[in-house]
Amino acid sequence: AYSELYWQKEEVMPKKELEELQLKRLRWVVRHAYENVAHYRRKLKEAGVHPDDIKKREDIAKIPFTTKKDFAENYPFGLFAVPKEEIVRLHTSSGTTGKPKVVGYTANDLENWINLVARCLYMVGVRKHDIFQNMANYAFFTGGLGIHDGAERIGAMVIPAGVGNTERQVRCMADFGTTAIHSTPSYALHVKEVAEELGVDDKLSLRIGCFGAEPWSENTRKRLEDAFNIKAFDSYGLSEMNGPGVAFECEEQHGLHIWADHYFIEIIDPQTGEPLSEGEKGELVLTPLTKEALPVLRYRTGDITYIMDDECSCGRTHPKIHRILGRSDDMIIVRGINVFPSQIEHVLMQIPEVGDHFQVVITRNGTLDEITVRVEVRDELFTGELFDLQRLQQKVQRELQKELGLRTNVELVEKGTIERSKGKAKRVLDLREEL
Ligand code: ADP
Ligand code: K
Ligand code: ZN
Repeated sequence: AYSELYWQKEEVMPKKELEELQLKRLRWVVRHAYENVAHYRRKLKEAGVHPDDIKKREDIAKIPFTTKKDFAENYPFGLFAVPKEEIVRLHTSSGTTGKPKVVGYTANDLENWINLVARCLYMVGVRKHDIFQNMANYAFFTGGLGIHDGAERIGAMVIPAGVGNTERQVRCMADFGTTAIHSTPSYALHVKEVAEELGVDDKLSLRIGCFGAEPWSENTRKRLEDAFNIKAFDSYGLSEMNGPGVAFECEEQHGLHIWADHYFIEIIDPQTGEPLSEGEKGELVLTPLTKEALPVLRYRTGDITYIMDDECSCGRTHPKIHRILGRSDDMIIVRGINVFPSQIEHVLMQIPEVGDHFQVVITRNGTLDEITVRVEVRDELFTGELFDLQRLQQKVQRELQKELGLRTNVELVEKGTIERSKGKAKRVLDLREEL
């Protein structure tokens, strides 16, 4: 490590130097894509842009966006910029939206990625003496090996637990004295239930939890921190940008540092594509600056966030983004109103009688969209006092209405009714017919 506090010296690089480095690398990656990927050469030519036209940082706006569609059209290897024999690792995205994206890495790419993940984990306090249980899917998904390699690079004792067999996970935690975990937040909530059932929830030695791959709220953080007696940190990444290690909360737990020496960061208006300024909410657009195997120019992540302007007391000079507010494409439109599942989660998790699991079902009754929120009620409250349940139901409905500006049906169900996820939770069931 570079120091007691930082894994790499780049984390505290003066802002000015960081911007100069970004420009230098931006120019490299545009040229690399232009010279080695037919798709980018064609798109840049169509837009009338040549790599030589990228002279200052603002010139990035001349470059056309890349979207999931470009990945689909070039499936599987069409966007690779190096000969196949230079690729030493292949992953795919989890396919939340459409065909999985295939991503490749050269040996240098892997080295950069491992160090980025190590940076993040070191930032939240993971050290050599930690026992790190990685409860993420190792099959194809970048959150398995990606986090694994980063933790191993720090020198922690890494347990490749994977997902599933939750009882065994919990026993490992207790028997091995696991101190740090990584998983999706929804799976962690399930692990918590099983730990309670097995009566080992007070026999754990956890101190750090890293949770990512899906949106979660401040209230879920509180629940996870109380349940496991840990500090819980938000981990953001996507396969197209290596995987985890793109942005991560520091110990301040106030925004996620996004690593500007490896990613060029823009926020755009998702409707018009126009760049927005600091503090304005919009879609995150990323250009990886060092990727050899798979350069991606101005990638529209679909993730909604904004850039926070505060200087961080942790000393890192890299900008911070607000936790992801939702995905522009998992946004549900109900009776003309935009709803993000994360807003619903936010409301539910601050009502103490509400359990940890919920599901949103959308149906169409004639021409009218109906939104039903199925909510698990805490065991001890599901005692059959009809009056109390009715009051709770009305309370949930009222709170949702306040947040969403929309009337919802609220259905209270018994604990265990809603299917538990091992990876990303399937929170929304849209049963409307396509028009
Ligand atoms: P996909 O789910 O699109 O098939 P990935 O498995 O690479 O592909 O997932 C990346 C996506 O997961 C991100 O674009 C984002 O929508 C979501 N995601 C990842 N980490 C977080 C996080 N910490 N908070 C919210 N959303 C996240
Ligand atoms: K160790
Ligand atoms: Zn910080």
